Amino acid sequence: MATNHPYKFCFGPWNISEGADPYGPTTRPPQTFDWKLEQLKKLGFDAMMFHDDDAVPDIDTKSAVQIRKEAKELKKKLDDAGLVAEMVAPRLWFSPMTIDGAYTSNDPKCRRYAIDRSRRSIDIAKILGTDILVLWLAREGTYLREAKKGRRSIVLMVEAFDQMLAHDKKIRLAIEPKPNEPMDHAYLPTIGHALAVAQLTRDPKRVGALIETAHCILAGLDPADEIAFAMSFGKLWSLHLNDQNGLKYDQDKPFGSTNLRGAFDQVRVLEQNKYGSRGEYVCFDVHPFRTTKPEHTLAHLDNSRRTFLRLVEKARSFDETAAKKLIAARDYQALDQMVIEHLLGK
Ligand code: XUL
Ligand code: MN
Repeated sequence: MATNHPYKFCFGPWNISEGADPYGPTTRPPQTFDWKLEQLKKLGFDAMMFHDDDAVPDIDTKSAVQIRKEAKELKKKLDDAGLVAEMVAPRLWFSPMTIDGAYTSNDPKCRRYAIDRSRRSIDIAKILGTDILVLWLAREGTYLREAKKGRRSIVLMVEAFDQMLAHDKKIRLAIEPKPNEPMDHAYLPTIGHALAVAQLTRDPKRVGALIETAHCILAGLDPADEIAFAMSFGKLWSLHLNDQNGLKYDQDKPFGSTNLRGAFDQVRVLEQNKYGSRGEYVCFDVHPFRTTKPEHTLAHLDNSRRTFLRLVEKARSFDETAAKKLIAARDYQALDQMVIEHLLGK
């Protein structure tokens, strides 16, 4: 294991999931939030990430006063456990008010709901001590092009972001792009889209990105290059590492599970650009396989971190001098084999 690594690790309560899929029910019993928090600590992780209703369950039925009270109770629980909240994300895809999208819904009442709920999420984030609001824009897209106007949708999203930025002078919005699922096509499918839209807001400095490995692969892009792109702008504020086997449903496999070399490339680019040096966390947005037994329900989290740390070692022990010589000689055949043999080890 790498020693003195600068990385801090994180997962969310939804990452200890019960195995339900569209074709079958759960395969593992549910666990309480407190149990999950205890396991996070036992596994040696540093932070938890939250949807707004992970932090305050049934949020839509609660008053602003009640939401604040419960968020404060959670903050105390985290403080007592010596843990922190990495981010809060409004869950804008579950309510009947978000069937046609949230910020881009064709119904103004639904758009209002989405913005109000986002503001409440910002209040929760503030109480939990994080300045990051993650926006996975699940339903901001269409199943059919004719249902919404693409350009108007961008205007609506920018207006919504502006209202969030105005609500709290400190909050930073980290857009988590994903090209599809649940929608046919999403309006902000890649990091390039997210960072371009940031420029249209009232405070571009406070609009950045979160990259998820699986989402890049679903967009047909290389996660390591997407990471490098976001880091070139100083805008990679969070990270969801996992893996994905081709253009399928969003699989959220353990990090490195499908493409170990791709995982190495991601870790290498994080190392080269000192991800984490400004307090950013490495989060694993991974799920147990449906076939996982209840007693193995944490293995995907521990394994993802183990793989990450092993790959940190691999990135640090990669012979950069030899690689440079091969690059200068344009001997990419040898470079390719050098990477493979380095990963295979002795
Ligand atoms: C969805 C996804 C979400 C976000 C948080 O694909 O990755 O879990 O990370 O809302
Ligand atoms: Mn994610």
